[in-house]
Amino acid sequence: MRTLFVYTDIGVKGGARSYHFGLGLLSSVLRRAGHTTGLHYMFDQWDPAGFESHVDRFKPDVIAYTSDSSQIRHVAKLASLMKDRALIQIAGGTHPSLYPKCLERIDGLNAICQGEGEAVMLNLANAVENGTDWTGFAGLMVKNSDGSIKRNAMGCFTQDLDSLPFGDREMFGYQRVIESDYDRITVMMSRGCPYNCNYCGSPSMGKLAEGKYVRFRSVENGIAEIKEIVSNYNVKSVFFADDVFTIDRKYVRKFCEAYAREIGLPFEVTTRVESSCYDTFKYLADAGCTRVAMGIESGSEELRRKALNRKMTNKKIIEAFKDARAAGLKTKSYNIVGFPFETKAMHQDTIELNQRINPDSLVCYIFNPYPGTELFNISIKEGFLSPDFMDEDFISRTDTPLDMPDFPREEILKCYRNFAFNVYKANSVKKAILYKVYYSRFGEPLIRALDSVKKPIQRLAMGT
Ligand code: B12
Ligand code: SF4
Repeated sequence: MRTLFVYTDIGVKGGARSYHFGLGLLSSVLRRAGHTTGLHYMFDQWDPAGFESHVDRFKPDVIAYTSDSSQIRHVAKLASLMKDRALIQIAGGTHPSLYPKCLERIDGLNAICQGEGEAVMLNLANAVENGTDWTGFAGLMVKNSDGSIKRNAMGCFTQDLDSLPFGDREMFGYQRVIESDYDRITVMMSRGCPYNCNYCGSPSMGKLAEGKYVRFRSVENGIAEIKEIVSNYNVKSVFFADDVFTIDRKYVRKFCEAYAREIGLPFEVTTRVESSCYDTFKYLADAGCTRVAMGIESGSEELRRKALNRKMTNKKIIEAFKDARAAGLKTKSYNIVGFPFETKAMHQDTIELNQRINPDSLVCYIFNPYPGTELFNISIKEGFLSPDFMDEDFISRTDTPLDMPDFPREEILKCYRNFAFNVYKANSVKKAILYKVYYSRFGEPLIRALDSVKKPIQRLAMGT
């Protein structure tokens, strides 16, 4: 059975190619069972003709799209292009999982997968191969020929992550991905997050299947995958894409010992201020961790508590960044502007908290209301977002669809563009100016045009 996976990666700020963990795993699971897989990676440029000719060459039985909310409009157009072909079209990933209504609306789409897809894809491929009914499997929602929707039972979260094969990176032309992302590879040691931030898709994904949501691979299994990647590709560093890398301190300690002994490349992690302490940071630093990223999101304790469901204090945030630095790590903060109920004064709190912390680097996004999250529902209830808000309206975290009288769109855009400059202007003029350019209207085209020299520019700006 032939599956063509489709990963659209269009208009995403940053400009680097990326490996998609979900599709990599689904491909490995299918290949292990003897099926044939391919990938259409539509990177940066919208190219439906390239897609059509790939489908003509590959001749898939199934086209399998992944999509988050920023990409669903592209997926919808591609599925519609294929609607008269004799093949099955299925979509999975965060958006179809959390906004299953998209199945009704997308012409040509036959089914969506809600939640993790390994069992769903394998069952589907086997059934198509054997010519048996594929529409009854748990985790699937299927569109009948009359347009009505059939919702099957929930699936189960894979409990033993070590039972999964390593992801199929070669399908992505992985060396090229590594080179476009500062010679780094991305790896995940866990799935799920125990926290419940109101703006994030992860907690809602945790409600879509039976069984424990937060799971870890064994340290041995993760290290074995990294070893395999490092032996196949030229790699300079590792980025762990886990939601919160330090949930389990014992696990971190065991991981650090093994990583230092068996891998030794510089690496970076993301974590939460509450699940970190000096000792954990020290283990990470001693194992070769160079930078830790932590979410601040907003500097207003009140907004965090009331709207974001993030109950840490500013004191805790300051301490965590201080501890990381004392342990020898560089730090990076994640920030968002334009939350429901946010005001310009609250955004000023975010600037001031960052000035106080003075992270080595930072990221700022504009809040986007992702369906399936608490803040999506609140945005509609409070009238900040039209109830007719369509998938197609999603914009990739650099603009806002909210209409808030106390924080108008133009103000939000201005705050977004100037945030990093305002944070750094007192401490590092060089950094402030580079960020000013990066977050300006011209930043993204400029970064793409300067692709060949982006590594030294990043080193200059971030000190990495
Ligand atoms: C790692 C990561 C990335 C990586 C890698 C991309 C990837 N998804 O692999 C990078 C850095 C590239 C990235 C980029 C972006 N990301 Co991201 N990312 C994540 C993160 C932290 C983990 C995702 C992951 O790998 N999980 C593990 C794998 C195994 O799970 P999975 O990808 O969901 O796939 C499983 C199922 O969903 C399902 N499945 C997925 N696709 C399909 C397809 C079919 C046919 C089937 C049957 C099943 C299926 O089966 C898979 C295996 O079980 C999540 C947060 C989270 N915890 O989910 C955010 C998250 C997915 N990202 C998010 C966002 C917003 C983005 C960006 C738009 C950010 C930006 N820069 O502007 C881009 C979009 C890129 C794109 N083109 O899609 C949001 C999406 C929210 C939403 N509802 O849309 C999330 C949920 C975080 C959040 N803020 O809430 N991301
Ligand atoms: S800690 Fe991170 S991954 Fe977990 S719910 Fe909050 S934002 Fe999402």
